[in-house]
Amino acid sequence: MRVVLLFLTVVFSGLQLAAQGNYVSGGNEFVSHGTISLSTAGTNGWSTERSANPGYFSAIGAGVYSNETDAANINGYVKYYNTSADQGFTFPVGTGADLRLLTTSGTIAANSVFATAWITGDPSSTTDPTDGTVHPVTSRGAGIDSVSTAGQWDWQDISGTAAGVTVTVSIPNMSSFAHTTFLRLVGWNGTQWVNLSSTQGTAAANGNAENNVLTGTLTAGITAIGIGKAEAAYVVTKVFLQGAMSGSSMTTTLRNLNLIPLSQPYSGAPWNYAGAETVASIPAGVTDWVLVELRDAATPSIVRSTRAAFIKSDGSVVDIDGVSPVSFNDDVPSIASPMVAGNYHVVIRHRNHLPVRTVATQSLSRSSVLYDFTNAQAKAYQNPGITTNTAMKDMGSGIFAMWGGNVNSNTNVRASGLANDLAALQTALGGNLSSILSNVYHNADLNMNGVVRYSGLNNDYAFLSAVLGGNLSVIFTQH
Ligand SMILES: [Ca+2]
Ligand SMILES: [Ca+2]
Ligand SMILES: [Ca+2]
Ligand SMILES: [Ca+2]
Repeated sequence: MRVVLLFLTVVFSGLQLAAQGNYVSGGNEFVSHGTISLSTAGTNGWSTERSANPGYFSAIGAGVYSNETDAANINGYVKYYNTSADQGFTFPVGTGADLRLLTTSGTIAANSVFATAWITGDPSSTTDPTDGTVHPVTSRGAGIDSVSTAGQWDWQDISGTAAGVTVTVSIPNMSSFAHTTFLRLVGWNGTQWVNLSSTQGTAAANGNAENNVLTGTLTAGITAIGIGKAEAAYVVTKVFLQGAMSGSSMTTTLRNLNLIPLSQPYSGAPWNYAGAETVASIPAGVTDWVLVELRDAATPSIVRSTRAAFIKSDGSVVDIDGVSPVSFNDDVPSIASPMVAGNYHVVIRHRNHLPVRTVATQSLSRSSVLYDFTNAQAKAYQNPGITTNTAMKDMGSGIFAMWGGNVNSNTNVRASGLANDLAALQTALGGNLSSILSNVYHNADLNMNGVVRYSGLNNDYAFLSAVLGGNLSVIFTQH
């Protein structure tokens, strides 16, 4: 071990007393040019005064502290003096029993001086010693949904050169706090916790377990570093289903007849959606279940995430509580791929209608604005390669709806030829066109009245024919 005492103010009496450990008292500093192994401390380990005027274990230039572990780390403050540009440094800070590494890298000004310590506990109630204040986790900047109460790193930008420096920390177990893609490094700027991981985005963390790492880029004026969670995407939209239309709204006949299943009905082909959305009772005003997909902004054929949701008689698509925007937050128990706030295409799918997609990406967050498919044909993406039919049915009176008639849930509506919906309707009736299925929740119930029938009052064959404008040889395709 090579130890250099740089400052005459240093009072360092403990280093030789390995049995009692090594302690730097307030206002003092122990500075190393070389390599110091943290495994050499005694049972009381390595620690410094934690106060407005702390002690520091410091390193300069090529100096390092090595062999840090949960059992061997510096319970207090570590300071580093850069001697040339872009010298990164690993600060082996922790509680003495739990290592919470912080590493600087990237572009770093020569002669930078930074210090840090890990402070366990809720930043709202645990004072940052060198700030002398608490940092409420309820004070958050744009895009940050919450801040972990596990702890924070007191951060001292002593040289005032930290802006642009990359910081990587080892996190405590955050599995009950946020999905990996939601983790963000946050910095206290004197007023609020701001996002430091806007460059890294969903790749800021490599996991959410103990000792996974989380990266961000410092900005000026940061005095503490914490662990944040990004805001999620929420969908607020309205769309109509042609099969349920009655005037300017949709029926709730299936609900009134208690036919709507309590668990989402899209687990089978072609959806194969494994979500566990289940309710104790179908909320008031519900017409049916739909699937809501978030599609990639650049390549809208890519499905990023899927949720089952309810569509209500006024067209509004809501979460399973019957009122809230459809959440893609990681606290939704059934969601396989939670999604952070951002720009996405939205697709609405229904078991016997053709899907619709937004014509442009939507900015989705806690404050998503309503996207209303029902009031203009142009709200739905129109595939220029499909000229037989528009993306939605024009219901008249400025109302537009998803095309019905899709008994077999594929990508088109047709009454003749390969995989046609008329044949599927006949199959549903066992080939007996005079048979009637009553009180059913069935994809062949095209007009969504709880009955599948081929002839007579309100029959589904007549509905299919009407969808196709009476032309049984035409093929309507999803856009
Ligand atoms: Ca640990
Ligand atoms: Ca601080
Ligand atoms: Ca079809
Ligand atoms: Ca029917």
